[in-house]
Amino acid sequence: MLDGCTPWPEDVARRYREQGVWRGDTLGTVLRDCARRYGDKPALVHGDRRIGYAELDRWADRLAAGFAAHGVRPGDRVVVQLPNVPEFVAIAFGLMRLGAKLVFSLPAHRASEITHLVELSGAVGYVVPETHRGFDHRELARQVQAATGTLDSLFVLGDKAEGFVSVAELEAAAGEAKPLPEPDPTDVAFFLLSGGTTALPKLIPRTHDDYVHMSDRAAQVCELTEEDVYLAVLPIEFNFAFGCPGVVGTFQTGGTVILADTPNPADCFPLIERHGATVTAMVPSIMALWLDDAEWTDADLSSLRLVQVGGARMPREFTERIQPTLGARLQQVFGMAEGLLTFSRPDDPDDSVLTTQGKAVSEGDEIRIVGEDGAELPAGEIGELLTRGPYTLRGYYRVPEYNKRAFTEDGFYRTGDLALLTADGDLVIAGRIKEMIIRGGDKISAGEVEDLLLAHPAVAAVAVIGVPDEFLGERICAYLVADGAEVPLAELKRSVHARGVADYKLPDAVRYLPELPLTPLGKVDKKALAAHAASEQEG
Ligand code: OOB
Repeated sequence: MLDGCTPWPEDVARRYREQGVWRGDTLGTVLRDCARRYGDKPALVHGDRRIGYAELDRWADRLAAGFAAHGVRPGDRVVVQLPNVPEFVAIAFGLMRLGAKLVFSLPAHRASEITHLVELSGAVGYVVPETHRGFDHRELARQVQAATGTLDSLFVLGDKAEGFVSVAELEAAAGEAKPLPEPDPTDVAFFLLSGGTTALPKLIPRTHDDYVHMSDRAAQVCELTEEDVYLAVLPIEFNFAFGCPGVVGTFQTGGTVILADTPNPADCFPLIERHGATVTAMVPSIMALWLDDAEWTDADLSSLRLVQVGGARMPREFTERIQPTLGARLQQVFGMAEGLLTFSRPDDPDDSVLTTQGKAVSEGDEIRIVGEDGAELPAGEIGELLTRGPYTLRGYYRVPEYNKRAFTEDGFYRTGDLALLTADGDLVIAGRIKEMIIRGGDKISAGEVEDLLLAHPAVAAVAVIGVPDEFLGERICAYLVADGAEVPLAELKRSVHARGVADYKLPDAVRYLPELPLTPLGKVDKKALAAHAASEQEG
C-alpha cells in the first residue's frame, strides 16, 4: 500500500480475500467487465450526451495513456475538481487505470482547501474545469501552483490555455503511450476527504478492493438491476453519489447513471420524467426542497422506486413525509467517507425505515457502541460508535499522531458519532460527540434539542449549537428558520417544556435566519454558526 497509508493487518486481509469479500478486482477491471457485458448500453447520460459502457471504457484507456504521456506516473497524486460531467467519470477511471491516486475535491473548494490538499497529498497534477458557476478555476489553479511546490501539471477541461494541458490534448497524446501495467487491487485507488470537525479535511485512502466490495454490497442491498436508472443529484466526488451505490454500484449492475447539474427540483424532476429514473440519493436539506416542490409539480415522478437519504440527522416528522409525497420507498443511509455504510432495507417494517439507519451493508462490518470507559454498551443505550471492516480505513494519510487517537489498538475507527443499536440490531444515530453541549455540567445532545424545536409548527429548520458562557461553560443557542411569524424564545421554551423534558434542555437563546448556512454537500454548516455566535459575542 502507498507509503503513508495504514494497511489492514495481514491475517485480516487474507481472511477478506479467502472469503471473497475482496475480489482482487480494480475499479479499472470492473469497468472493463462492464464494457464486455453491456457493450453499447448507456452507462452515463448528461444533457443530450449518452456514453455507452464500451465507449467509456475506451475513453478511460485513452485518458490513462494521455496522462502517462504527460508525465503522470503510477503512485502520483492528482487533485480532481470537476462538476457532474461525463469527463469526470472518464478521467477518474483513466487515472485509476494508470495507478495514479485521485484526490477528490469539491467544485466549491477554493484556494485554502485546494492548497491544503495539494500540500498534504504532494499532488503533481490538478484537473479543473475552465469556469464553473461563474468562478474561474484556471485562475485558482495558477494561484495554487504558485503557492505550493509539487504541482508539475495543470489540466483543464475546455479550451487550451497558457500553462495548462487540455483534456483534448491528453486524448491526442494517447497514441504515443505504451500499454500500462494493471494496478494492485490492494492499493489506494483514490483519496476521499473527511467531513471532519477540524478546520481542514484529512485524506482517506480507499483501495480498489475495499471500494469494489462496498459499492457492490450497496447495489445488492438496493436490489439494483440492469433496468435501474440512477440519478446523480449530489456532486459525484461525494462518496454517497460515487459508490453507495452511486456511479460505481450502478455500473456494477449494468444500469444507467444520469448526471444532474444541480440538486434542485427544477433541474432534477424533468430528468426523472425524461429518463425514468428509479433510484436517487441526497442529503436531508435537499430532500426538504424536493418535498416542497413535489407537492405541486406537474412532472411525472412515478418511475422513482427508491430514494436514499442520509448524511445528516432526520427527525421522524420529516421521514414520514417522504414516501407519501414521492411515491417511492425511503432508504435511510448512514455513511462516512471513512467507510462504514448502513442502509435500511427495502422490505424492513415501516417503523424501522422511518426511525433507524438500518444495518451495515457488509457482513464483514463490525460495530461497537461504547461508553466513556470504552466498555461495550447493551442495546438501547447511547454511546460512541466504533467500527472496523473490509472497507473502513485503518488510518488517515500521513497523520500518524492523529491516527493514534482516532483508532483503538485493535483497529476500530472512533467515529465521533453518538449512536445506539435497537433490539433488532438497527443503528440509530443520536448526534456527534463534538455536538454535545455541556451546560453547567449537564450533557445535552444538540440533535435532541433540534428535534424538540422542530416539533413546533412555526419552526421550518433548526440548528442548535453550544456557545461559550462565563457561568455555565456553555449555553444552548438555537438558530431557527421561521415558517411564518417568528416565535419568541419564551414560547419556544414553553413548547419544549410541554414535551416533558428536563429543563436544562430548553434553549437559552434564539436567533432567526432567512436560511441556515450549508456546507457544499448540503449539510448544516455549524462551524459558520459558531463563528456567527462568536462575532456576536465580541460585538
Ligand atoms: C456522508 O459522509 P461524510 O464523510 O461527509 O460525513 C460523515 C458523517 C458521519 O460521521 C455522521 O456524523 C454524519 O456524517 N452522518 C449522519 C448520517 N449519515 C452521515 N448523521 C446522522 N444521520 C445519518 N443518516 O455523509 C455519507 C457518506 C456516504 C453515504 C451517505 C452519507
